[in-house]
Amino acid sequence: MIQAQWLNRLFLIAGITLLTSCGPNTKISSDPYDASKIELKSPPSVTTDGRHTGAFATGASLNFNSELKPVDPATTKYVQLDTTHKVIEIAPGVQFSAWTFGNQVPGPAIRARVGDKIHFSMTNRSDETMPNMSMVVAPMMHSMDFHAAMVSPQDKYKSIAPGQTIEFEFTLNYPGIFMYHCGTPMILEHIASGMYGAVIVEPKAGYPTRVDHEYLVIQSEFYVKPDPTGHKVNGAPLYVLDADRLKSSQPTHTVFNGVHNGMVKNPLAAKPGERVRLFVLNVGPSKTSSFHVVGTIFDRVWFEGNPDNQMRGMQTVLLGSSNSAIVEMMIPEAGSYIMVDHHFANASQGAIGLISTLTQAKPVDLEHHNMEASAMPQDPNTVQGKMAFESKCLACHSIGQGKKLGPDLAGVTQRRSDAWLSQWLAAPEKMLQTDAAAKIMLKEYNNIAMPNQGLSKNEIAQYLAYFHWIDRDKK
Ligand code: HEC
Ligand SMILES: [Cu+2]
Repeated sequence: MIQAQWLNRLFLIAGITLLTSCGPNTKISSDPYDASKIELKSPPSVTTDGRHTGAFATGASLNFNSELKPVDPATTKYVQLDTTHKVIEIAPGVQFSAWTFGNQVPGPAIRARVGDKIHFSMTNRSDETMPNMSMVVAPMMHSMDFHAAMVSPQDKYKSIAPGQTIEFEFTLNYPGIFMYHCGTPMILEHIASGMYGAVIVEPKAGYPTRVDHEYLVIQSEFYVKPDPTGHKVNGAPLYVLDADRLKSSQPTHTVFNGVHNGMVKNPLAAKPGERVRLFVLNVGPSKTSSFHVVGTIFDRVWFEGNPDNQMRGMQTVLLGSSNSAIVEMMIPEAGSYIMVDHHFANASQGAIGLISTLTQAKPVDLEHHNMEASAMPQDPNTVQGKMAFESKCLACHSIGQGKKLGPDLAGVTQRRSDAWLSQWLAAPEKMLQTDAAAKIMLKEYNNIAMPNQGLSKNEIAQYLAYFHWIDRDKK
């Protein structure tokens, strides 16, 4: 009896729920992503042997820098991004043999609106020789995978041969910041070589807030080593993909917008009292980003760049590989607000940038960009030391450009003996307790103790070789 009553009640409740959910003005049918409201059809892709010549990237919706243009009004965006093989500088003196979309890393960002069509066209131009360089990497197959699309990967994302062109079209159904990347095996190698970028899709009615600045920040990792076959670019060693580091997820550089400390040299501008919207995408390919801005709080975080996924008052946003977020913040007062991956190991590899209120954002030349490319060490130990220094130490030290968190290390071999330097690098915390010079230095550097870098004897020898190489002209 009691059971029957319960059952009746259950049916009643179920009935009511059914009725309300099927009514004409219910929640479900007002869902903007309802299958009846989004476009799931697209014509088949077309592959031809005709090739684009001239510019490697064209389209009014494309953005080539971190400062974003407003969305272009056309409802069909014609976008051409060709693939190239080219040498790019990912850190001072580190000339890397990259593969690109649109001849830059990251590739140009596409900006559009929900409901827009993207008409995409790409020629595989990996067989074209770039200036300053003989062909290092053989031409190869490439493809394009848009996370912003809902299409058959077998049709749209197929690999095309050098000299071929693929064209396809799709509709943008969801707002967000979506990654695009090459999907040709080994995908990991194609992404780590530079084949990625962003599609920014705004809600149909735009964003619900007003801001003064919009900037794009793409985080990614590089895994590089000096070319074992000894290729040179303008006399400097060429760096190539390090497959071992790639497989073990041990990047040599973790960067924003393709360049080690890039936005430290060229800070993003904002004035006190202004509201900044950052479009942040973590490409990976293998690391997460703990994105944080020192000195302010994210008023709003729209995870994946969709205002439906809103969080308020966040200090940090955690982004897995290919996750993104729009973060909005007030710049409270004059200063330089530091964008970092709060996984500090990643930040010290170059994932640092500034939002600065100094209008004359005087580019603090933190790196020795003005050393000519030919000023490169030849001895392998010194090369290793230079590379390790640029990936692990530049966050706190400069060479000849003044103090950062730690001292300028130009001339360090003259003020310290090799024995002192070796002891310091092996265990700075011990030296800070026992060595008088170290104690004075600690005071001078605001009691910020240099963290133990966990260096092996071999690595210490490489740093010393590099410091001696820098100071060689002074002796
Ligand atoms: C988080 C910041 C930080 C990082 C990263 C860092 N250092 Fe330092 N370093 C310092 C600070 C700060 C000092 C000054 C001493 C102190 O306060 O501990 C210092 C001092 C030194 C000195 C002594 C300089 C002198 O004038 O005597 C050397 C050499 C040095 N660091 C080398 C390195 C090397 C090599 C690396 C990379 C493997 C490195 N540091 C990474 C912060 C850092
Ligand atoms: Cu590719």
